[in-house]
Amino acid sequence: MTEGPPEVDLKHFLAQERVRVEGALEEALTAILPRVPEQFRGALRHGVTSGGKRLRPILCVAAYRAVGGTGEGIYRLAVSLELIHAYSLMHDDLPCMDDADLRRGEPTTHKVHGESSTTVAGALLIPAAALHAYESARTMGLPEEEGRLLVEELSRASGGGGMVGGQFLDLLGEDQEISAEELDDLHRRKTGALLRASLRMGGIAAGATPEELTALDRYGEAIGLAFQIADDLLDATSSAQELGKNPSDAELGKSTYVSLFGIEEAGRKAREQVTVAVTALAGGGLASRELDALARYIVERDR
Ligand code: GRG
Repeated sequence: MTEGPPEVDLKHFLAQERVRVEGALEEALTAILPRVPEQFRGALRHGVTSGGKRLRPILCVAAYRAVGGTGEGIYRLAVSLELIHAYSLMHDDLPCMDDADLRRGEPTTHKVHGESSTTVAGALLIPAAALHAYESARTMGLPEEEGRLLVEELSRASGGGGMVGGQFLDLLGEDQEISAEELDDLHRRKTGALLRASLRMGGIAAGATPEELTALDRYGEAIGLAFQIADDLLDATSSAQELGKNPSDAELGKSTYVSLFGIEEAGRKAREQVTVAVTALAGGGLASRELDALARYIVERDR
């Protein structure tokens, strides 16, 4: 009997990758903070360094490696995704949006640094992230065209057709029942677009072939959906204290995969998307134990 490759020790892998990502985030802050007016530096640092799973950069690096990339400069590029993610959470928690006072088990950025500083610091992170992606591509020695493509991916995923557009639909949908198709569209933009861009950017930086990029794209789309369903399940079944965040979807009157399909069926849909993701990778000739393990982690995580 032939033995397959050993399973990834996911806990060890995630811990190790988080340390590298956080090192690259510190380096990014060293470049960004001196360019920012002093009164916004505290809020910006809080939003970027206050914990989190660092999933988007970890996925970006794993996609890069799956395509055969070997350089360490990828962590620098990968944290541009986390800078966008950080801004989105800082703004999402503001009183004019979800009005949250708890995130990752700690007070939200505006609770510590005030609303106006948090709004400005979040906005400052958007161009800073695009610039950081561009500069990272240059540092990695990538051709000018790839640098342009990477900034395009990041900008499209964060914009009106992506995260901002999805957030707007989410706000419109409060206290309304929406259809399953509308829910898919909302989350494909709000959460899925940046996750998908994480995979695509890792692939582009490693010089992926069109087939490899398609496989990463399909994987990204499937885990984006799985991630959101898992998020809805956690939200419905855990307390604010367990999750380290508030308010809940029910408190905000939001339609979710759980409110539409129930816990059992939502769980089945999430697992189905993990299979879609892993199959897409194999179909594109990409063997990555890390990406396989990350797809499972996305639905099995407890926060
Ligand atoms: C002005 C309409 C408008 C939008 C501004 C606020 C905003 C842009 C976008 C918000 C997008 C948003 C909140 C997406 C949610 C994504 C999500 C599920 C976040 C949680 O991700 P995790 O679990 O977080 O990866 P951690 O804490 O691990 O980093």
